[in-house]
This record gives sequence, structure tokens and C-alpha cells, in this order.
Amino acid sequence: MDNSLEDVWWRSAVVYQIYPRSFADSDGDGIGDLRGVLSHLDHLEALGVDVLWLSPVFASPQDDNGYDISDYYAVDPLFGTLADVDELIAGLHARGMKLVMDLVVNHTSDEHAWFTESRDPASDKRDWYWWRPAREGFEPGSEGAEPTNWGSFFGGSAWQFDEASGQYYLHLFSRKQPDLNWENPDVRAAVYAMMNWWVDRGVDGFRMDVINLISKTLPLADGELTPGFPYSQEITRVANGPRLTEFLEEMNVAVGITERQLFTVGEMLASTPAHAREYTSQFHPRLGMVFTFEHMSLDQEPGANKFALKKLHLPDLKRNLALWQDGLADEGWNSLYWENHDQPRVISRFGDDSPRHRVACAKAWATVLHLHRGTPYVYQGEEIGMINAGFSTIEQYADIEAKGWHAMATAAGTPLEAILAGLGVKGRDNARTPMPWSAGPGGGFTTGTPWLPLNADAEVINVDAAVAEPDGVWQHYRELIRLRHELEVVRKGRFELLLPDDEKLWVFTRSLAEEVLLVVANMTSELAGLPMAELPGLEDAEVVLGASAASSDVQTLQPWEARVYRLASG
Ligand code: TEU
Repeated sequence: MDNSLEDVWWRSAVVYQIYPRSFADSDGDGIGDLRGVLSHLDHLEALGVDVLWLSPVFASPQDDNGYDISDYYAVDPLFGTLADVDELIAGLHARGMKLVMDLVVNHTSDEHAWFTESRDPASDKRDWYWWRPAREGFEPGSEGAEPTNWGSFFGGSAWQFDEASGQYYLHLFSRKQPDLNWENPDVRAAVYAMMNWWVDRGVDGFRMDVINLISKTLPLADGELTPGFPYSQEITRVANGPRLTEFLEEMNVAVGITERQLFTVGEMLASTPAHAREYTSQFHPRLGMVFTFEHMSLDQEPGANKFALKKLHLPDLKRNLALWQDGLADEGWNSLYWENHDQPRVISRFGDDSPRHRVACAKAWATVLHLHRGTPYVYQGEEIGMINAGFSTIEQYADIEAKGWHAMATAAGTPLEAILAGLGVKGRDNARTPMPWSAGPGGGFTTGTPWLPLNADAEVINVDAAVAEPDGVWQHYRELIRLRHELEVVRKGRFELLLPDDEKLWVFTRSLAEEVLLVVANMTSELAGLPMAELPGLEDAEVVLGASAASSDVQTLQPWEARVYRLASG
């Protein structure tokens, strides 16, 4: 495998993620759609991003907002038509941008023809899914008769009893998301054919949903039980299975991923730098990069569920990202993200979303992320500094995961107040409130009633207001993206974390040949002094991004202030 992959296009790209339900509604039904996306391509172009990752728009009963697909070859009428997707591909390509679709093939919808056929025990599609008899010695359908003690990510058992056939089928997510059996070569061939169909239509790559769950460890067996949970939450039993590398290589060749330089990122729960090196190595035709969750679980009690909140300890986060930087420094490639449609707003989660600090805080988190080595992702609304939704009642939550957690926690006796506290910080709906394009009714998102309320602050935090701010979040993202496009040291420079134990400052360098960039950021709402003795060269360094040397005291950072310096070489 030649090293040309070192310079492959997506290693220099910046990705923008759109969650179509919440981006822009063109027909007033309160739900975002493809024509809404088409009407805002200039926004993406002005930001300077290179790739659009579009969360699913395929036919779906929307049990999990499209991550439950009933037809991979059709666009859900809620979102538009195939012609709209063709127009989107053409519009992006005309602007020099690429389109990445969401590939959801660990599971389908239970309304997909493949699954409805597989319900018939005699069907040759039966083995396309995981059907199993009841646990030995148990009456089918009775308490505890599930084939294994696995829990679903959305609460309850991961097995659904099917009266008609007297057997159970596996669903790691909702019961309307049955898992595909990738052990079956016909399943894999059908998936590769579908991927090629979309690539032949002009799609430039795929974001692959929970792709490291497709290879299950056989035989399927019980997992460890966690106190307080009736079902096993042990993810390692279903993640990074024995045939995953084989399947990724087979897919790469069958779809010409490396050959056609397609963009690929695999979402991988429970993945480590070692896993990522294996799956994204430039010496093997597998994936381009992965989404890890390690940095997304540092503000939860260890071994507990994501809603068991724990205050983030900054050194933990700095060290974790450094671990991935070092782990993939010579082999593999990192993705860089704080936000997506499953994670809350970083300013509210890890920062300070008060009006006084929101803008500086947004810029600080953006600077430290975009100056790390890897491909950065901007989630819709992040570029204008959106904050969490601030829901106060359980009824406001629409997300299946939130409802599942509410039911599970209530059954376990957790007071509603504590459930709302956890959801208020970590609930996925915090990322899914409609994009506020302007102040005024419907926030410029819709002329109808939005499927999820707009944030209460949409009058203040909206695209029009952000674009008008000369020193605001929007302009800052444009600067960061310009830096990555212009400076090879930002794209390729070796990473080194400094002052790892400092609880206020995030300081690191990026070096390439003679060029060294120093990034310093104050990750608190108080003033922070810089330990000049430990930062040689800072005194005479040139400011690349941040407050000009003239206006600032080089030794002190304002609350949430971040600067990028070029150290004098030689
Ligand atoms: O997410 C995988 C996943 O585990 C997250 O659902 C989950 O929210 C976790 O709590 C994140 O911390 C993918 C999709 O991104 C998600 O939207 C889907 O719900 C899920 O898979 C099933 O397709």
C-alpha cells in the first residue's frame, strides 16, 4: 500500500454535519427537509467547509429519527425526493464540496422488506437477522426467557419475542431496529450493492453508524450484569467482534473505498486507539477514520450510565485527546468532534453558556479542537455557539433514548428531578432543537410549528446575529477552517501536550519541520496566568490567531481566551 494515503483529500478536509429534521423546513410542516438544506448551501460555502455529512433521509418510520431505515433506495417524503438528493449532490460539487451519507447497516427498521420477509421461519431471509429460540428451560415469551441477558441501548432487553414464530429477534437499539446478521454473506453483498448504487449516483462517502457492532462474538452468550440494571450493559460483548476487520476490508474492496478515495468514518462505541489504528491504518484498505466515545464519557460516573453526571476534570480530557493524538501519530487517522446529533452542546456541557462568557467559551472549545491533528467536524449550530435546550419537563423530550432512560430510571426508583437533571445536560434533544436562522417567528426555521421547540434564546443566538458579529463565533470558525486549509503544520504537524495536569489551561504544540505552533487556552471563566518559564519562546512569538499582541498582556489570558502563536524558528 503506497503512502499516497498520507495526502488523501479528506485528511485536509473539515466536515459539517446536518441533522435534516432540525436544519431548515421548506414546506412549513415543522420538520426540516432537503429543500431546506438546498436553500442554505451558501451558509456552508461561506463557512468554508469541504464535506457535508447528512444524517439519514432514507425511508423510515422515524422510530429513531431515521436511524431505522425501511428502504435504503428511497428518500422519506418527510425530507423530499431522490431528485432533491441529486440536486444536493450537484449543488455541493459545483461549490467544490462533497456529500457523505449516513450508512445505517448494523440494523434496519422492522418495517424493511428484508425483516418482514425474515419473520417467516421458512423464508431465505430468516438468517438475515438474529432469530433465536427462548433460553433453554424457559417458556417462550415468559419472564427471563430471552436468549441472552443483553440490554438494549434504549432500555429493556435487546431481544423481542415474536408470537407468530415463537422465537426472539435481536435489537441492540429499539425493538423497531432489528440487527442484521453480517455473518450471512448475502446480507453483506446487499449492503455493498446499495453503497455502490449511491456512489454511482455521486455520493462521496459514508458515515457508518455503530459499525463496530456488526461482528458479534459467537456463540451469543450472557454478559456481565451491572448492579441496578436488569440487563447486561456490557458493550464489549457486542463491539469490535472477531470478523470486523475482515468485513471492513471486504467492504473496502467491494465498494472501492480506497481506490475511489471515498470518505469513510466509522462510529465506534467502546473503541480504543489500538482499535482505531487497526481499522484506519493507511497500510491496510479499511476505513479512513473512526468516531471514538472515550472523550464523551469523562463527565459520567465510571461504569455508570451517561446520565450519571460527574464534573469534567480538564486534565482527563486533555490526556485522552493526547492519547489518541499519540496513538494515531504514525498510523491511522483521527476524527475531531465535540458535538453531533447524539451529544449535547459543548458550551453548556463542558463550558460556561452564560451570556457573559458564551461567545469566548465557544471560540475556546473550537480552537483547541481544530488545532488538534485529524479531521474536524462542525455540527449544525456549533458555528454560531448554540447552547443546550433548557427543557424543564419530561414531556418536552422527543428522543427515544430519553424516553427509554426515563422509563428505566423511574422503574429503578430514580426521582424525576434527577432524571431531568441528567437529561438537561446530556440528553440528545439538546443537539436537536431547530437551527435558528433569524430572530422572529419560527426562527427562520419554519413557518409552521417546529417538531421540537426552538431554544428560548433564538432571538439572540441565531445565524443572522452571529454572521453580523465581526469578532463572534461564526467568524472564528471561518478563521479556523482557513488556517487548516492554508497551514500544512495544522493539517500534518506532530502534536505535543504541555502542562497536562493544569486544571485551567489547555496548552499544546504542533510541529512540522522548522515550524512550531503553540496553542494556549484558558478553559475557565476566570483570568488565568501563563507560566512563562515553562513556555520558552512565547515572549517573542507571532500571534497567528487570537487577540493581537498589542492589545493583550501576553502573560494573562482572559476568561475562555485562546491564542495560537508561531514560535520563532531556529
Ligand atoms: O449512535 C450510537 C449510540 O450509541 C448513541 O445512540 C447513543 O446516543 C449514545 O448514548 C451516545 O452517547 C448511533 C446514532 O448516531 C444514533 O443517533 C442512533 O440512535 C444509534 O446509533 C442507533 O442507530
